[in-house]
Amino acid sequence: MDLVTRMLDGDRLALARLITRVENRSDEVPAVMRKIHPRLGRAYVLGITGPPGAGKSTLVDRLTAGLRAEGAAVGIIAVDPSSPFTGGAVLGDRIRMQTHTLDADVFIRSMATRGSLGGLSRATGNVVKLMDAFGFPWIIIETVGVGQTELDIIKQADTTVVTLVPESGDAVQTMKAGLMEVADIFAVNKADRDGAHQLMADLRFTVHLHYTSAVSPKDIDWEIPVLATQAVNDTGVPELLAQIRRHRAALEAGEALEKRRQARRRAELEGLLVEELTAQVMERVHADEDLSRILEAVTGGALDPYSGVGEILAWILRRP
Ligand SMILES: Nc1nc2c(ncn2[C@@H]2O[C@H](COP(=O)(O)OP(=O)(O)O)[C@@H](O)[C@H]2O)c(=O)[nH]1
Ligand SMILES: [Mg+2]
Repeated sequence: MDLVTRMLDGDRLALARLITRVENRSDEVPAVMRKIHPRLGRAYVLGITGPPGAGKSTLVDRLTAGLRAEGAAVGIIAVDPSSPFTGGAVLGDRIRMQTHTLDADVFIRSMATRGSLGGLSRATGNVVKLMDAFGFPWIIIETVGVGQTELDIIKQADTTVVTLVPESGDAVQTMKAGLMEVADIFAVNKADRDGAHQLMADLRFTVHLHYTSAVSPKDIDWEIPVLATQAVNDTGVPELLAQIRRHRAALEAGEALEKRRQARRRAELEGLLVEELTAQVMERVHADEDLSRILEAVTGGALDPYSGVGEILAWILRRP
């Protein structure tokens, strides 16, 4: 039996092996994605992002316990774009999530950068698909959030929790717009520390301004809730889970969830198209003398890039 069939039959080892192929960008990935495609779309994807040390892994552990208490199986993907290895942070994640390492209905996988950052985002999306096809009704993506890659990763979630700590007050000021764009819920963790109330008041003010502004999404009526949590003490976690469910219900009440997923699938197609076309065009450019000359002219500065693109495309379209 092939790996995909075994995975679809519930074989966790087959799932782990397929995830490794996705991580290594094996040539088999397109065939795997084609096979699992009919089984996709059942999982709900939760994203947890925030600065290093904010308590994301601890929260994921507590949220997983809450979901498990209701019988739901959970797939967890911990992504660390800053790390080229599965190194220290990930080991820490495993310790933080060890409550669930013996639970057959929880599957934890860590991913680090291999090659390009853009590739990490696509690989994460494909791991989500594998876990979805396997049958996890909940998938949680944990990622350290700031840069573009992290944004690309977290945008694959249906609901995103941004985790902040009282110490992140200054950083919040500088990245407010970006935070409002990704957050569906704010969790101010380590609420046992000084400054938590101040940060929550700041966030609530900003959230309300955002809610009434033109840039806030209008497909659902949603003012981003700001919650206090103490992940280590399991305080505020049931409330957080309740808000996650409320956000999910809002998305599922109308067409918002389906529309957002459609937009994501379309963006994925466009991204793949651009990548594939570029690769094919560049292959021909290198193989053909006339085309190589155009590339050299742009490289050397004699020809502007717009004219270069125009000439290359005109040449290729004439000789398909
Ligand atoms: N004081 C306090 N410490 C916490 C809380 N939540 C997590 N921590 C600690 O913060 C550290 C980093 O937590 P971790 O979950 O690994 O953060 P991550 O890097 O965001 O995944 C650990 O030592 C946790 O025990 C909290 O609510 N209060
Ligand atoms: Mg972590």
